[in-house]
Amino acid sequence: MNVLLVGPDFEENLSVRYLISSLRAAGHEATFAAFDGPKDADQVLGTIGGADLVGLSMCFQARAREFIALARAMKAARPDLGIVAGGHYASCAARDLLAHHPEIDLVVLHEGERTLAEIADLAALSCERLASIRGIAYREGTEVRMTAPRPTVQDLDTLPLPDRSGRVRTQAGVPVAYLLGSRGCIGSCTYCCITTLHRLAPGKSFRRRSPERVADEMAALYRERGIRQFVFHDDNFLVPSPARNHERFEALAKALESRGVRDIGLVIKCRPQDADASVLRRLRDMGLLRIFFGVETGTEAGLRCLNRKHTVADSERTLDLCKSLGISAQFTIMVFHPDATMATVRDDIAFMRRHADQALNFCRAEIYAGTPLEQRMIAEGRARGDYLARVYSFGDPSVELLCNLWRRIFGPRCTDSQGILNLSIGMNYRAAVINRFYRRPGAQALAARIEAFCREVNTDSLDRFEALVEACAGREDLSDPAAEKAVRDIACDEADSRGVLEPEARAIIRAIDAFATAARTTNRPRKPNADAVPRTLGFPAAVLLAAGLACSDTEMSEMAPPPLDAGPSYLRPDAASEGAVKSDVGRDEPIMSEIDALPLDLRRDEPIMSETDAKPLDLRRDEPIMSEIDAIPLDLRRDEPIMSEIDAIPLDADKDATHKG
Ligand code: B12
Ligand code: SF4
Repeated sequence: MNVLLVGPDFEENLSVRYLISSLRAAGHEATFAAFDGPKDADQVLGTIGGADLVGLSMCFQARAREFIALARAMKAARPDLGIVAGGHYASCAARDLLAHHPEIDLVVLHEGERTLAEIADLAALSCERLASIRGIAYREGTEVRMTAPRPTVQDLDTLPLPDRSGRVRTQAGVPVAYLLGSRGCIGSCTYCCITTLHRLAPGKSFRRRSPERVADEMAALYRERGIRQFVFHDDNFLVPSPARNHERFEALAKALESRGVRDIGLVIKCRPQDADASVLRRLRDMGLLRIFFGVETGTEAGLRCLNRKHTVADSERTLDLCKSLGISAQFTIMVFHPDATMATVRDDIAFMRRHADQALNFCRAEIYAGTPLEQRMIAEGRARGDYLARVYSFGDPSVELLCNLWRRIFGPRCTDSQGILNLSIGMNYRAAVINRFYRRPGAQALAARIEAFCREVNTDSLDRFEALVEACAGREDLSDPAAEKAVRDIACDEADSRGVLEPEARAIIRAIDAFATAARTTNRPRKPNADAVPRTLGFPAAVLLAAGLACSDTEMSEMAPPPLDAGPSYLRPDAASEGAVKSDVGRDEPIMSEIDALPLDLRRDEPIMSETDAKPLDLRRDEPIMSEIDAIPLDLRRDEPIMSEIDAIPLDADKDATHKG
C-alpha cells in the first residue's frame, strides 16, 4: 500500500519518520507531506492522488482544527481515501474526533509503528477487519468502537531507525539531528497529555534504548550526514538516580568513542530534581551544551497544582548549577494555572528575575484533552469550550482579568512562535552552540552580544508584565477610567518596546547567519574522525554546503504553548520574514469593555457570533482591545454542543469499558 503521512516538518518530525521506516520495513511505500500550517493545505492536497491511505500526525491540539479541515478537503476530493489519525491529541481525543468528524475514519492510539503497518496490510478498511487490529478506535455506524489496547513496544531497539532522508538542519551553522534515547515519562503532571497517552497502552511506559544502539544511530548521522549536534527529545534524559545516570552515560561515552564520534554537542530535557552536579559535569564533558528544564512554576503552590514532584529549591539549585558549569539552560514558567493567585504570580516573577540571564518564557497552563487537569476543571465547573479547545476560569477575579489582558497584550511577545521571547530563546541556544563549536575571532563577542540581548529582553518583559500585574491588583474589571488608562499605556509601551527589540533581534540573527556562513566557507575540510578534532567547524559543514544539503536555521526551539483559544496566527513557524507582529492597540482605545469583566455565565444570552467576528483581526483595529466577542472562547462560537455526551464520560470509564472489557 502507498501511505501518505502528513504532519509538521519541524525538527525532523520523529513521529512521522519512525512510522515511515516501519511501513517500509513491512513492505509498504511511505511518503511524507509537510503540513506546517493552513498555507500548506493546497500543496498537501496535490499529493493525495497516488495515495491508498493517509496518516495524519495530530500531536498538537493547538492545530486540531487545521488537520480536521484538511481531512475534510481530502475526503471531498477523494471520498474513497482512508484517513487515519494518530499522535498525542488524536489518541487522547479519539472518541470525540470520530464522533464529530466523519472525515476521519479511524484513530491509532499511542505508538503507531506496528498498528499502522497492520492497517496498511488490510486491503480495505472494513469494520470487520478493523476489529481485529489492536490499539485503534473506529466508527461502526454511529458508534465509536475501541479495540483491545496494544501494549507499548517493550524493546525499543527492535524498531527500525527513523527515516533520515531530506535536508540536514543546522543551528548556528552546525549540522543538527533530533533523536530519542527513550520513550515515555516517569512523571505524572496534571496538565500533560503524556500521562494520559501512556495510560492508553498497557506495558511499561518508560523505556530506554540500549546505549550501543543510540551510539550506532549517532555514528551513522555523524558519518553520513555530518551531524555534530544531537538534540534528544526524551522527556526524561535523566532518571532520579545519579548512579544509574552515570552507568548509562559511561556506556554511551564508551560506545561513541569506539565508533569515532567526537567533538559533538548534546541538548537534553530533564526534570530539575534529576539533575545532579556530577552527572551534569560528566555530560558537559561529553558535549552537553543546553538543557531544557521542566521548571514550570516558581512556587510550591504551583508545583502542587501541576503535580510536579519537585521543589522550588530543586529548580533554583539546578539553574544555578548550570550557570556554574557553563551549561546553557532554558525554562518556561506557567504563571497562570488553576490555583494561581496574585501572590503566586508575583512569586513567579521574582523567580524569573533571579534567573533572568537564562532563556525563559512565561505562559498559561493549557488544558489538553484527556488530562487530569481537564477532568478537574470540568468537575469543578470551571472549564469552557469542548474537546477541541478548553479554557478555565481562575478562582481569583484579579487573576482572571490579568490573564485575559496578558493574552491580549503579551500574546505577540510570549506565545507567538516569532514573538520576541521565543526569538530570544532561539538566539540564546545559538549562543551556546557558538560557545561550544567556534574558536574563530569574533565568536565570543557574538555569543556575549546575544546573551546580553536575551537578558535585556527578559528584564524588559518582566518589568512590563509586573506593571500589568500591579495595574490589575485588587480589580475585577477596568471600569475605573484611571485603571483602564494605566493598562492602555502598558499595552502601548509594550508594543513600542517590541518595536525596538524585534529589529535588534533580526540584526543579531543576521549576524549569526553571516558568522556561520563565513565559518563554513573559510574552514578547510577535515575528516570528522581525525585524531585532533578542532572545535571549529570543518569537514561536515563544508561537505554539506558543497552537496547543497544543509539548510539554514529555521527550527523552532521549545516554545511556550500557544493559548488553545487563540487563532492560528499564534503558530507561525514561517513568519520569520514577516517582521514584527503589529499591535492592534491604540492609545485612545478602550482596553476592556464592561462586559468583558463579567463572568462568562452571565453572557449566555448574548450573540455568539456576529458578522464582525468573521472578519480578519486586522480589520478590527478601531475596536476596543477586548470586546465581548473576543472574550468568548473560540469554541463557543460554533453551533456544536459545548459538552457532548461522550465528553462527559470520565476517561477512566472509557478505559475500563473498552480496553479491559
Ligand atoms: C519534538 C517535540 C516538538 C518539536 C516538533 C515535533 C513534531 N513532531 O513536529 C517542536 C520543538 C517543534 C515542538 C513544538 C511544539 N510542541 Co512539542 N513536543 C515534542 C516532543 C518533546 C517529542 C515528540 C516526538 O518526537 N516524539 C517521538 C515520537 C516517536 O513519538 P510520538 O510523537 O508520540 O509519535 C508516536 C505516536 O504518537 C504515534 N503517532 C504520531 N503521529 C501519528 C500519525 C499516524 C497516522 C499514526 C498512525 C500514529 C502517529 O506513532 C508515533 C510513533 O510511535 C513531545 C513530547 C513527547 N514526549 O512526545 C512534545 C509535545 C508533542 N509538544 C507539545 C506542544 C504543546 C508543542 C507546542 C505547541 C508548544 C511547545 N510547548 O513546544 C509546539 C507547537 C509546534 C507547532 N507549531 O505545531 C505537547 C503536545 C500537547 C498537545 N496535546 O497538544 C507535547 C506532548 C509536550 C508536552 N508534554 O506537553 N514539539
Ligand atoms: S510534563 Fe514532562 S515530566 Fe511531566 S508528565 Fe509530561 S513529559 Fe513527564
